[in-house]
Amino acid sequence: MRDLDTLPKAELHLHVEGTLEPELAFDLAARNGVELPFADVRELRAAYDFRDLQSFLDLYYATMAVLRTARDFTDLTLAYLERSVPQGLRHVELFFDPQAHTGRGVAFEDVVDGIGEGLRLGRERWGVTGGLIMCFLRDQPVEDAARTLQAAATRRGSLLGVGLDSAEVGHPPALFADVFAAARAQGLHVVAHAGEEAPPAYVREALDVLGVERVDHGVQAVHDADLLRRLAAEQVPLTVCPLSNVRLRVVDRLEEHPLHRLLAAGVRVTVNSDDPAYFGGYVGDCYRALREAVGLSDAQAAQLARNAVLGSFADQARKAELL
Ligand code: ES4
Ligand code: ZN
Repeated sequence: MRDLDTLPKAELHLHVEGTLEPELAFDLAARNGVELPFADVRELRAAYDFRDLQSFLDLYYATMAVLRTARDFTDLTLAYLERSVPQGLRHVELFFDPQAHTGRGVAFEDVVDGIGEGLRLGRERWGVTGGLIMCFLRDQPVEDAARTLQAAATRRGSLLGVGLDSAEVGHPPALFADVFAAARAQGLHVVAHAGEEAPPAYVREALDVLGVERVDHGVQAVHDADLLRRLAAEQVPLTVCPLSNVRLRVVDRLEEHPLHRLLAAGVRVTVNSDDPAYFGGYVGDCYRALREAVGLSDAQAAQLARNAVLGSFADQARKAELL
């Protein structure tokens, strides 16, 4: 059995704010004079017991209040890379939630420049490549998303693409049709969370109305045979996050995760950590957990890693290096 950490990996579904470990959260709280509603690291970690997506999001948005300066975002990004590189990370297309920061008075440019500097240092130190995908919060008014896309004009060259995240049910993709059309017209890549908690219709809508190139999560597609056939035929990458699905109770146990059914249907599945500080593991840990719980073989692990490279927005030369 091979050492899974030596398998070169691309991560395509990673919220940089979800890499904020409790220790760093308290360090930044002290540095910035921000009060966290928890006494210490232990108490914060004890709160990581989620019923569903919303109960996680409430804690996620509360904790990120400690992120205030460009340097904070650089430190956060570097801490993520430092943990992930030993697990085989070679390329990352990371999500960030600008509205969750600008709404607290943090400048958009500080967020983008801070994360960008972390990625630059990561490339210099470890040769990791990657880029930024700006996510719109689907549970906020669509006008805010449109304004955020306008604000991004000053940093257009720093962005790979746009995405859609936060509370899914009741906030279908089609609400963001115009914003996504504008992003596509600017040459940005487009992805969206769909079919995490909401039904397969949301996945179809993300493809047909938003024109997404990848579907984030997408696991609910397993309940729709026609959709599965389409995802396989079009080789749409699904950025699946197995540990997230367990922690947010999308599935009861990892043993019941639909990953094998998606693979068997011929879908271009990838494995990702989503919010590793909250869900119990970084990208290599996700592969390992699948080996232990559902008997992922070495060949399947290699296929998943290959799918991530193929599904990435890296240029052909970089893809060739990673394959
Ligand atoms: C998220 Cl797991 C998940 N789903 C939707 N939105 C998110 N933002 C951060 N993590
Ligand atoms: Zn996510």
